[in-house]
Amino acid sequence: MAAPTESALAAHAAYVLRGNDTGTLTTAAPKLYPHQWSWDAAFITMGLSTLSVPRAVAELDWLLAAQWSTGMLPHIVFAPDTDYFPGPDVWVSQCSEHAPKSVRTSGICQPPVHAIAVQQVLAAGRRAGGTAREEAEEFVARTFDQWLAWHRWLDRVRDPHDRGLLEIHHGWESGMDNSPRWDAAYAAVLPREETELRRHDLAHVEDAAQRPTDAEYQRYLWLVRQMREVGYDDERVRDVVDFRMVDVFMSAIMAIASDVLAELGDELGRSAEAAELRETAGRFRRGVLSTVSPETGLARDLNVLTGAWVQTETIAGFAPLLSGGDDALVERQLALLASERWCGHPELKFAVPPSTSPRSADFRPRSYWRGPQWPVVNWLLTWALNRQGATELAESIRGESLRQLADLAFGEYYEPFTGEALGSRHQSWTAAVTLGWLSDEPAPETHR
Ligand code: 9WN
Repeated sequence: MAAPTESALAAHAAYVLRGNDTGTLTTAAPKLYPHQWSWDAAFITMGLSTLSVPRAVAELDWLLAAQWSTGMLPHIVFAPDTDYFPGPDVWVSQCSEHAPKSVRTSGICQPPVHAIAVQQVLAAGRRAGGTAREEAEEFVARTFDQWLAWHRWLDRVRDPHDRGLLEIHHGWESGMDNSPRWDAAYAAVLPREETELRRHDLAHVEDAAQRPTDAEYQRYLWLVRQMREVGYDDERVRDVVDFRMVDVFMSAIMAIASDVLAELGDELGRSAEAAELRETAGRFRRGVLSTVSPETGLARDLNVLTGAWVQTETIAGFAPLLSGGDDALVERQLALLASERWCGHPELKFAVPPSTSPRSADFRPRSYWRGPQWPVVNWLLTWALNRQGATELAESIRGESLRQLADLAFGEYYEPFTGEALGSRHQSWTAAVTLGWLSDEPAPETHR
C-alpha cells in the first residue's frame, strides 16, 4: 500500500478524534478506554488545537471541572454508563470530601503534561487569529490558577521533603502501568484479599498477552483498595499504601511543565507566581539529575519504602532529555538514545525509541510498557528535544514516527521489529500526536 500523503494522514487523524468525541469529552480510545484520562486529555488537546481552538479548550475545561478541591487532577474522569474496569463503583471517589460532586473520578493522578497543552492552545489561537486568539487568551487567563493549584498540590503532597522528586502510589500514576520500572515494587505488594476482576480490556485486544496479567491486576486493585479505605486522604495514603516510588520521568515532566506554566504566568503579569514556578522547575531539574547513574548515564526511579534504585533500562532513564540542566549529560544521553541500545538497534522497523531497551533482559516486544514503542511518548521527547535545541534527533524521530503512523491504525503502541499496531486501534492520543507532528513548524537551525 502506498504511504498516505501528509494531508490524508492528517484527515484520518482528525477523523479518529472526531469519532472518539462524546460531545463533552474525547475518550482515550473507542472501546478499551471509554472515559477521559488526565494526561491523554492534554495530548488530545494539543492535537485538537490544530483543528479547532474552541474544541481544544472544551477538552481541558472538562478535565478541570473534575479537579479535586486539594488541587489534584484525577487520572480518570468517568463518562456515564460504560463498561471499563475498574470503574466508578470500584474507585468510589465520593468517599473523599475533596472530590467533585458533579462527576465521578478515580482517586489518583497522572503526569502533569497539561501546561504544555495550554501553551500549544495559545500558540494555535495566535496563529489562527480573530476569535480563536481571543478564546485561547481568555482560557489561559481564566484557568491559570487551576493549573497553579495542580502544580502546588504535586509539589506539596508528592514532594514533601523538597527533593525535587515526585512520589507515586500506583503504577497507573506514572502512565506506564506495567513497565519493568515497577516490577520490584509490585513484587512486594501482596494482596491480603483477592478482588473479583471484570477484565473488559481483554475483549478489546487481539491477544491478552498485550495487556497486564490477572496477577498484576490483583496488585493494582489492592492498592486502590488501600487508598479508598482511607478516603484518598493525602497524608494517610502515604502511611498505608504498599507502593511508594519516586517517578523520575514524572519529575522531569514536572520540571519542564513548571517552566512552561511560568512562561504563561509571565504573559499574564503574574510575576510572583512565575518566580515560584521557576523555583519549582529548578528544584525538580536538580532532583532528576541527582538520580543519574554515573555508570549508565540514565536517570533512575527510587523505591521510597526500601531505598533501592531501579536499574532497568527504560525510556524513563532519559528524563534529563526533558528537563535538561547538564549539557554534558544531555550530550551523553543523545548519543545513547541514537545508539544500538535504542533508536539505532539494527532490527527496529522504525528508528524510534522502544519503551524498554531491546538489549535489556526485561524487554518484551509485544507487552504494553515492557518494550513496544509508544508514539505519545516519542512526541513528548521530540517536543522536549526541540526545546533543548537537539533538533537533529528530534527531526529524525518525527520522520520515523510519521512513517510508523502511515498504517492509519493509530495504534496505542507498536511492535518494534514488525511495526505492527498493538493494543487499541484509533487511540486518541496517537491521532493527536500525528496532528502535532504534521503541524510542526520547520526545524530552526540545528544546534546539536
Ligand atoms: C489505566 C488511557 C490510559 C493511559 C495510560 C495507559 C493505560 C489504563 C489502563 O491507558 O492505562 O490508567 O486501563 O490500562 O497505560 O498511560 O493514560 O490511554
